[in-house]
Amino acid sequence: MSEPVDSTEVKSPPYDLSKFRLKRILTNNSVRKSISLLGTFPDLGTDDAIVVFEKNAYRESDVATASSEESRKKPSYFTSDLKVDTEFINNIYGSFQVVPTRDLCSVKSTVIYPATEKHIEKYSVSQKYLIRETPDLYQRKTLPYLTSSQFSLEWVYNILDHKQEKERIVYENKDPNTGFILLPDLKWDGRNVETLYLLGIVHKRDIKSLRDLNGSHLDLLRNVRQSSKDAIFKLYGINPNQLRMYFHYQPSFYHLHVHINPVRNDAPGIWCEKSHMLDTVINNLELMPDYYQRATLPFVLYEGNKLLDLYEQELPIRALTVASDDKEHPDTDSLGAAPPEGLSDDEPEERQCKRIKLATPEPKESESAVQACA
Ligand code: M7G
Repeated sequence: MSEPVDSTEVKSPPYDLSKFRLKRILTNNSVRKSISLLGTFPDLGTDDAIVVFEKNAYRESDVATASSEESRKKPSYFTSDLKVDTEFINNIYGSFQVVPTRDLCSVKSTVIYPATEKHIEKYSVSQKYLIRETPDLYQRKTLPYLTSSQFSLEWVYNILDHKQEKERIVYENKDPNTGFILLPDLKWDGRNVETLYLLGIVHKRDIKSLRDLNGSHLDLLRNVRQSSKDAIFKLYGINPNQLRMYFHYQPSFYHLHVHINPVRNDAPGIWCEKSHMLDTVINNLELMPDYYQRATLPFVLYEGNKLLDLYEQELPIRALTVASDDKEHPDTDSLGAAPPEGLSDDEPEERQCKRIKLATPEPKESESAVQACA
């Protein structure tokens, strides 16, 4: 695999996106209207590339129909440029396919090139399992794994060193202990405040994740919370009480960063099995400064991740256990064991069917899509 692209102020990529050639579809999410593709840029070699397309959310200003000269200059759906194909009309109901002006048709695209096996794994659909990570398991399993195998943090250091994305910085506090940079997340199209998604990346470089946080970090966390709220209110006019601020556990990138988006928008990755609210984290540390060194933290592992195999060596994760096994393995309740009798309305046979269904991967949407492409 070739060296990662040199990072100092690269403005144009080495690849021509239109020359991407598809190997296979990794995910096709009809709810998020996004598709992740694996392929290559044959004119550059055989390195893998990941291309993600995501349809943009609607901006309310684009559906405005005010007749002032000023608003007519902005892109709008309701102009004579709108191409309308009628599918059917039935009584008072009409169904159409419309193609608006070019300005309104853009698709947000993210490219990772060259992409590693770990990137391919991250963007692929697969079975997911919940792990209950005790402090001991963290030290023995997770920490050695993440130390030896994690995504490069070069993009994070490029931001902190002002080598990349400098013009996108929304706010910065340069204090080495309590400072951070606030800027748009890669996932945000930057056009629509409804879907605002910012990252707060701390300047301190020795906090890998939530697990490393302790009482000595409270000033840092409080500063991230307050200064981000102030900056976002000033720049985007969003009420601070409408912001969701949280950490991921496990994160993909082990340098502490906070995710920030509006509560009214269901941003990707806000699931309870992955997110820890900044407010809760601060409060836990106020109550118990070493909370995150003592807590059992659940997290999700995907099929294909080597850490899952490492955990499996010690705990029955993929294997299904029956209710009677619970006595021997009292700690397996989060790992797919049957619910205790009396806690489920299902008949035993029905319950067994559901267990089998959970253990059997659904045919991937992506796989059927590939067949359709072939
Ligand atoms: P995470 O919790 O470590 O991982 O968050 P996950 O949410 O991907 O599982 C890292 C966040 O950083 C994600 O929300 C990414 O979209 C964002 N991100 C990743 N990269 C490589 C970049 C980048 O180069 N620039 C910016 N601005 N954000 C990025």
